[in-house]
Amino acid sequence: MNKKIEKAFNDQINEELFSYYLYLSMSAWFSTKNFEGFAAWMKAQAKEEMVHAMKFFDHIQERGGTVKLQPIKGPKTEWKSPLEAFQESLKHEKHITGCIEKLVKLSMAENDFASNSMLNWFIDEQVEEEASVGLMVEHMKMVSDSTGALFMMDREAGKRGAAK
Ligand code: OFO
Repeated sequence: MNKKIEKAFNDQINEELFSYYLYLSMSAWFSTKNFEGFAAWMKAQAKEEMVHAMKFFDHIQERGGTVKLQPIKGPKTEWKSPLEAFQESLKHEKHITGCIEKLVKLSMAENDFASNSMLNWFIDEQVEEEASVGLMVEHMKMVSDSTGALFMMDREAGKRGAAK
């Protein structure tokens, strides 16, 4: 496997595992605040991040490369409000979109067609992730002054968690 791509994909495994940690940490925090629906939503999100990490893991191995796992930095453990947590999630997803775009550029520069093809899935996935987190942020801004509406939203969010 192309060594530059192998290194960049190993770094991306770490980004995805950090995403897993971050959303799991948000899930734990929501649970302590009795927002069980948001906690379930974030846990479902975390599970998706593990799937993302494994896609890079499997691709490296299938191409004859070597997976080298790196330390995962500790995520934040507290947020001021549900809105702040979802805003951080959106900011993080935009960062990940930037990482994926850099990988696409690298795969093109290195003429690595197989990696380029595999990364197309992530381009589509990031559009979906930014949209779903962005919608949560917008809805949360609308209800921020109403505890009752926030609890309704929490209940709705729990359905996503249960569906995954
Ligand atoms: Fe949330 O998309 Fe992977 O990191």
